[in-house]
Amino acid sequence: HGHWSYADKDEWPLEFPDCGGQMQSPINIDTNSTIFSRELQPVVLAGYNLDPSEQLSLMNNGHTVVLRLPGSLTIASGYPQEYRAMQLHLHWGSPEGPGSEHTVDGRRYDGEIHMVYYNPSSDSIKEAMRQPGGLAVLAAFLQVGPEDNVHYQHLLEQLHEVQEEGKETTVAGFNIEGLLPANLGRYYRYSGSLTTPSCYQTVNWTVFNQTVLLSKEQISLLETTLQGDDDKDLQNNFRLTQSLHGRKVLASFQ
Ligand code: BO1
Ligand code: ZN
Repeated sequence: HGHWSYADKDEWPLEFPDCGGQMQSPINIDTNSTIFSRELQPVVLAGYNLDPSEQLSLMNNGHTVVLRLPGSLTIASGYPQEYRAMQLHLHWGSPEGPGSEHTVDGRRYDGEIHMVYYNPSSDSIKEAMRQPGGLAVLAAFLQVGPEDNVHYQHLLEQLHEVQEEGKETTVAGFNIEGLLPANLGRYYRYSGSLTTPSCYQTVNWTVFNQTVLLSKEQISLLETTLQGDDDKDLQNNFRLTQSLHGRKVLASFQ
């Protein structure tokens, strides 16, 4: 149980039935088919400027690199309910090709950051994961730009400490909001799932329109530093886009 890999993705539904459901993620966002909704207010975050004395766990779980986040980091606005942070992680490609999970009009970006949240009105995180809207993920695309991104440098300079699957280190607190785009007002919203097993269909997705720029060197470091299961390079850790099955994708902007 729990021994899934990106090479086996066609077989995920056999062990994890939700992976074969009708509300799966990621998706392609067809910008001509999105529906503008004036109800979608800008995302407002609270509590992200962490003191360097606060130590956060950074771990290679064999599928991605995960930074655990304190529950004091919240989404204060932009959703009808409050959400509390659990973790953030990244998806990427390889030197040969890009690796975002969502695509926009068929275009795959170099990478994607996911900040994962739960609705604290559930009794536990385990409960939240099974409730409709119990989870939220804020997603932003990573793209090569002209300069080093100083916010990402906090994570990237310690990646070598978690090269092998199962390794863990600590990162000093920094301004976590800096990992997301500056503009949190323009985004897409749809109902979907976790993009890995269990594939629970309980995620209220936000995909920001503005991308995050990292230097070529920073993207390369992400693509070539980590090892996954069986000591192979951890690359192309993205799932292919899933059918909408009639779902609507809302846009906060026109
Ligand atoms: S993602 O953002 O859709 N790529 C995604 C995929 C899988 C998880 C989270 C986000 N997995 C869950 C684990 C839980 C854990 C939670 C928070 O992440 O199944 O056991 O509590 O770390
Ligand atoms: Zn993810």
